[in-house]
Amino acid sequence: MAIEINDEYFEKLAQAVIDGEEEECVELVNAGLEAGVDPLEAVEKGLGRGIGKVGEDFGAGIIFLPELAMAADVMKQGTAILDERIKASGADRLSHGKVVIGTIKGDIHDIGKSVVAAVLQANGYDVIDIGIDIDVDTFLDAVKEHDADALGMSTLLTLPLMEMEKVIQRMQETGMRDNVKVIVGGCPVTQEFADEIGADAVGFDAQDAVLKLDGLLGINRPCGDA
Ligand code: B12
Repeated sequence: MAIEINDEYFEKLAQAVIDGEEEECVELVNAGLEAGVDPLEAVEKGLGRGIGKVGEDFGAGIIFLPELAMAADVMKQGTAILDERIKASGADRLSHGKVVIGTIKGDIHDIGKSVVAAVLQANGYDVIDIGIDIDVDTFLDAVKEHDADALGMSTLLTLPLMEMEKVIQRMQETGMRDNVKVIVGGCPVTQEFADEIGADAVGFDAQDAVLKLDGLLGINRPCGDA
């Protein structure tokens, strides 16, 4: 498939997610990479837009869980290929610090969290992605085990939001909080919420996560350096 990287390409990527067309999506992603597409742009302008539309339609009751799940599978296939490319773009660089990242208990959404993990890795962080539906003890154990400089917590659901506060409270009780920065993210997470639960920062997308962590960990990047 020979293609050009333009608005039409990103629209086709979005449409493949909306239509649940896995083969089409994978072909477009691979053809895009061959034609030199920026993998993060493909996630944000293409696949991300598609899943955003699907999410809106689901919220409005226009489509139901099976269609949502099908679109999500397609999105996952596409982002998995792009995430690998994003990570590889940061290979062999100095480590700026260790970050443990996971989705909180009660939530199985992992696409956005995995994109953030890939982009952090590409920008010189050692990332330990501990997965989804993670309880307080597992977060704390992972931070201890890996001697992490920062912890990232993700959720897309409103209901389990307070799990994030529980993790931070337990870090305070066990004396871990002083040495570990906490960054939170996901669509229901606002700056106000992050302040309320005592997180150090909120990241609104993957690039924002890099900027905020750099700020928290005192990383200064010369222009163009990751
Ligand atoms: C795909 C999807 C699913 C897939 C998830 C597949 C997977 N493996 O992840 C499936 C089908 C499984 C699913 C299930 C459910 N879902 Co759902 N889902 C979505 C959808 C459409 C897209 C999410 C997504 O992947 N976005 C693309 C990524 C790239 O963006 P992102 O996740 O926002 O991540 C970015 C930022 O938020 C940020 N970020 C994210 N995490 C982090 C972490 C850190 C540390 C930082 C710094 C930044 C950061 O950076 C990321 C990259 O830019 C959203 C709608 C939406 N618009 O978000 C609904 C949505 C989140 N789901 C919703 C619901 C209700 C559910 C279900 C409860 C449905 C049901 N009845 O069972 C279940 C949840 C079950 C559970 N216990 O978790 C609701 C949530 C409503 C609410 N306020 O609570 C939404 C908003 C849909 C809606 N409009 O109603 N879902």
